Amino acid sequence: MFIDEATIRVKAGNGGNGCLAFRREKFVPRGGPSGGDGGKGGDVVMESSERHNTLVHFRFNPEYKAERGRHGEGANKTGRDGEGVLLKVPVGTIVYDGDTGEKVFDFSQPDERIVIARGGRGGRGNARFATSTHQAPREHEEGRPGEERTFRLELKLLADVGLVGYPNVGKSTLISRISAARPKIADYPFTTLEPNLGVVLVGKGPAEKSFVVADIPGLIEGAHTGAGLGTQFLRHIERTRLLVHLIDVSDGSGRPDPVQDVEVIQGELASFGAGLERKPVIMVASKIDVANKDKLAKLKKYCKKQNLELFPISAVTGEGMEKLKYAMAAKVEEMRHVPSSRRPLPSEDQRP
Ligand SMILES: Nc1nc2c(ncn2[C@@H]2O[C@H](COP(=O)(O)OP(=O)(O)OP(=O)(O)O)[C@@H](O)[C@H]2O)c(=O)[nH]1
Ligand SMILES: [Mg+2]
Repeated sequence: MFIDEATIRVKAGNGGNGCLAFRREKFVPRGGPSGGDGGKGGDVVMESSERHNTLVHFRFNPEYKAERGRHGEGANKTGRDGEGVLLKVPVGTIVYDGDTGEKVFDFSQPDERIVIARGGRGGRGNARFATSTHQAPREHEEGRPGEERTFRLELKLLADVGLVGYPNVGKSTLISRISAARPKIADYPFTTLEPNLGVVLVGKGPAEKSFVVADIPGLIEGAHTGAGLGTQFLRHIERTRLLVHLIDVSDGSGRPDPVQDVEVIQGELASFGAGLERKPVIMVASKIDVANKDKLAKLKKYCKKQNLELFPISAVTGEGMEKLKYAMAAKVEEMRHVPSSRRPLPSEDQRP
């Protein structure tokens, strides 16, 4: 099971202080008390969102502070409330109290909202303390402190993108170049025996996006009948939004025709029976540093005819990698807007 984790510290805003003041106006001797209340401190709120998929941004940015309430002022002016902070987490995030370990909330639906740290109440100004027998009160309160808490966030990762292709085409090499995943890479088929997940970050600042890629074992002809490692691990990519299909265009593949490679793999995906062959797919020509020019040309022509996007890459020189990464991010983003009812259902073991 792949778990993403982050620990965050949050501080809600303090309440503003109540004010001590008396009215001073011309021709009004001994004006009454006029100190306004302090504003309320901002809350820290957490909300689940379908547009977020990992917790990486919290690992880079673990501290959040809401604004304090303004102090009250004379002439009965109440201080402005502090701005709150809204933290968006992916659906499936479970929130634990960082100190006690107790479960605080389990976000199972999009757009659920909870206050995780409450802002402090504003203090009352002296005007509030006036009574008929106590006309010049000097009492006024300080604002209450905002809550300060630590939380541990946990998310069971679901892959957005599945890497498919023959063994040895460079799937694990690709994931190791675009994420922190470090799977075993070797020059023989079936190096990967278990799926690996990696989190990919694209862009910077507010435009930053992240998505999860699954590297799975290679497929061969007849995989659906059990050849090679079979197809049972394909269930790990059943719920992905996008497939990236790698085709080795070097002579090292030992197969003469890249187009036939594509068709064999597509056939195996279709035989699996979960609609994998209907998922959006990005085609990748791998190992272009040692490409066989004819193979590459043939694959290009084929993809053009089939209206498939093709990205030639080399994990050795880095050529084409950035472009591919951005194309993956864009496609994942696009697919996030497709209502989930139109996406295939998760297989049992991926359901939280
Ligand atoms: N020249 C060259 N070699 C590459 C490139 N990408 C991967 N390789 C080599 O290809 C071999 C196989 O790479 P892997 O990433 O293990 O391939 P895989 O698709 O994960 O293989 P399986 O796990 O067996 O399915 C390794 O020796 C890599 O170093 C590339 O862009 N250029
Ligand atoms: Mg591999």
